[in-house]
Amino acid sequence: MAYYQEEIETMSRDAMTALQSERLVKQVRHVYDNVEPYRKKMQDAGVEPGDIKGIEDLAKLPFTTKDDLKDAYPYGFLALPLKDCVRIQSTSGTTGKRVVAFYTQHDLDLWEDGCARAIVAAGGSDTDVCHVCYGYGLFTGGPGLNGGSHRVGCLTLPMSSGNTERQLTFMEDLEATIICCTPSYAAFLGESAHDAGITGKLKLKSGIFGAEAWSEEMRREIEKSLGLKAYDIYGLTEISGPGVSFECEEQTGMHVCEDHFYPEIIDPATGEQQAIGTKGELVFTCLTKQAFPLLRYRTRDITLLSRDACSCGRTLTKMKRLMGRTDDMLIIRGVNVFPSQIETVLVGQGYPANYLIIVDREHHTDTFEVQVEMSEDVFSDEVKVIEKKEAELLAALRSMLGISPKVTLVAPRTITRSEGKAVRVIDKRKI
Ligand code: DLL
Repeated sequence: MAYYQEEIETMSRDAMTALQSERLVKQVRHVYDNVEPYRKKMQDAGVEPGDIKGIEDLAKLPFTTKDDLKDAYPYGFLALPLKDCVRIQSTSGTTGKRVVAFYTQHDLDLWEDGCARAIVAAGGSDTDVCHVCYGYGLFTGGPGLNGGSHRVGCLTLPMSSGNTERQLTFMEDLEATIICCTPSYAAFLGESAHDAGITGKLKLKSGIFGAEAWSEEMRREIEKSLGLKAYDIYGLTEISGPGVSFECEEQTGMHVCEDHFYPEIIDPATGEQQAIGTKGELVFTCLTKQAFPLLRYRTRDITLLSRDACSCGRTLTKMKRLMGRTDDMLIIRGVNVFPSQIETVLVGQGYPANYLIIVDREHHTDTFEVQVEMSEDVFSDEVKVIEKKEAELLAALRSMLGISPKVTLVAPRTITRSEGKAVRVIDKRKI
């Protein structure tokens, strides 16, 4: 059995708890001394660093939310001088919703270690050719898996996303054995490889897929079409990026890198900590990060934790495949989209807030349409006028969201009014 960091990945529960406790105590002192919003939150909650003696005291600490980060944008949660930081990464979204995460070299190292653990758990070694087609840039997918692949010593193909024909050519010619991308792109590549008649020529053995929700059915379909074993990988920019947790060959959930990121499940309504095995909202505490060390960050992702023995020998707590979110965030073609962002653009462009977001999946690619109702004063039945207005709206939405929806303007009073809560999103994807 191969591990990237065997001592940590197979550590006894008692030793892990002791390590986590020691790290938490230090981390709480670091944030209290250096992050103003945390000092204030802890003072408001009547907690001092000295009250936190180990992981059992974690629930005494206040939560952190995306809104806290937004209010403190961009530097409020930075715990070190900028001169000590070497990188930023960011979530997609508006300036208001965008989260900018800062990393020291140490933070990049532990993030890449998480990705390296994932690659080794998927059967990777220095003899592999690792084809990374997550996006590179501010998105954490490309840089994270790229770094992990280097650490393992794979020959790394930094392909980034797009240009499917070139992806397939490199995959075939350079005999890629591991592929890292979103599951929907993997399914699309499978279909494209079939159309190009090269399925039998590919040497892929493992795929590391994450950043969006996918199902067991989709897993089996991708495994069949690309001829590989498909592993789930999870992460989020606020906590580091991909590799916060990763799947092993048992394929029954993702081992959390809990020596760095302590996972809790809470009841999203009350904030109460839940027992292992209970479904709820996933919360993470960064135990070792230096520059952007969030405590009890509410991910809004719903799952449950498990400490059942795993056949791979890893003792790291597992989180099950994600079961949804507690907020209205949509992930469309890998980009995080909030309906409120769309509303901001519409209102800013003089449209009423009557709109419908329709998301579907065709040929394994997300389709994304925004239907917008014209008010009487912008209404026109001239096709040219409408097309011009649609193009203007599309440009504004693209600039806000980072992806392009199909924009359809509809006549006044044609979008069905709801009697209760407005229905703004129709998500037809079966995942
Ligand atoms: O999506 C990091 C990542 C990159 C993970 C590549 C895996 C692979 P964000 O853009 O900040 O970061 O989005 C984080 O994406 O809170 C989940 O809702 C969702 N998500 C991430 N991984 C999975 C997964 C990256 N395996 C948000 N299954 C998270 C389902 C996932 N949803």
